[in-house]
Amino acid sequence: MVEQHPLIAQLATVIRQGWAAHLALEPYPLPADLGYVEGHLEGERVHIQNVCYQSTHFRKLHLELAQVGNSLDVLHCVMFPRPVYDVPLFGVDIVAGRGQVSAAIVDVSPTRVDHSLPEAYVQGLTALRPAPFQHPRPLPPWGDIFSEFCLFVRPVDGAEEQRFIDYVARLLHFHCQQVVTSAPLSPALAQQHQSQQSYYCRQQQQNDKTRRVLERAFGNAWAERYMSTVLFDLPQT
Ligand code: BLA
Repeated sequence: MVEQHPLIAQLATVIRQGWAAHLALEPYPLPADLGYVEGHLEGERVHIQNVCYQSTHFRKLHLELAQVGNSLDVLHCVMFPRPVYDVPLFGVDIVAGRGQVSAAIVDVSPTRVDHSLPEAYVQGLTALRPAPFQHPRPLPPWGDIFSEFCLFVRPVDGAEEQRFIDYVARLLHFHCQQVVTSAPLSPALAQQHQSQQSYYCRQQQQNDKTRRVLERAFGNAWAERYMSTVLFDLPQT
C-alpha cells in the first residue's frame, strides 16, 4: 500500500486511540467481503480498509481509509450512537488529492427531530470552537444534516492542518465523555432519534463526489451496495 497522506495517518491514530481510551470496544460485523477491498480506477489501484466496532453507547464506530493510487487519499469516520441515547452523530471526512488536502470536514450532527443539540454540546462546542480558517467551504445541498458548528474547510497550510486535527481530537474526547454519561431515552423518543439517523444516512448517500469515486473503481451496483450497507446503512428498528 502507498503511504497515506501524513494528516490522514495522524488523524486515524487520534481516532483509534480516542476510542480505545474511552470506550469498551466490541467487534462490529461488516458484510464479509467488504472489510478490505481493492478495485481499479483509470489504471490506478484503489484500496479501502475498514475498522469497525460497537460499544454500549454506539451502534457502529466506523473508520475507513481509502486510497486511489497516488492521487487521492480519504479518511472517513462516523460514530453512530444507539438511537436510545440523546447524542449527535460524530462525523469527519478528509480528502487529500496529490498531497494537498482539499476537504476537511468535522461535525457533531443533530439526531433530535427539531435539529437542536443537547445544551451540554452547545456549551462545549462554543468553548472548543477553533480560530477561523482562511478558506471555509460551502456545504452541498444535502448538507442540511450538519449542525451550526460544522467545520468545513480547505486548510491552506500545515498550521491549519494541525489546527483541524487538534480540534477533531478535542471534539472526539468531549463527545466520548458526554456519551458515556448519557441515560437511555423512552422508546418513543428513541424512535424519533432513529428516524433522524436514517435521514442523516439518506442525505449522506446523496454525496455524488463519494459515489463517483466508488463507481469508477468498482461499478455502479457495487458503489450503491457499499454506500447503503457499509458507509451509511440505516439503523434497524
Ligand atoms: C467531499 N468526499 C468528498 C470528495 C471526495 C470524497 C472525492 C470531494 C473532495 C472535494 O470536494 O474537495 C470521497 N469520501 C470520499 C470517499 C469516501 C468518503 C471515496 O468518505 C469513502 C469511501 N463525507 C463523509 C462524512 C462527511 C462527509 C462522514 O463520508 C461529513 C461528516 C462530507 N465529503 C463531505 C462533504 C464533501 C465531501 C460535505 C463536499 C461535497 C461537495 O462539496 O459537494
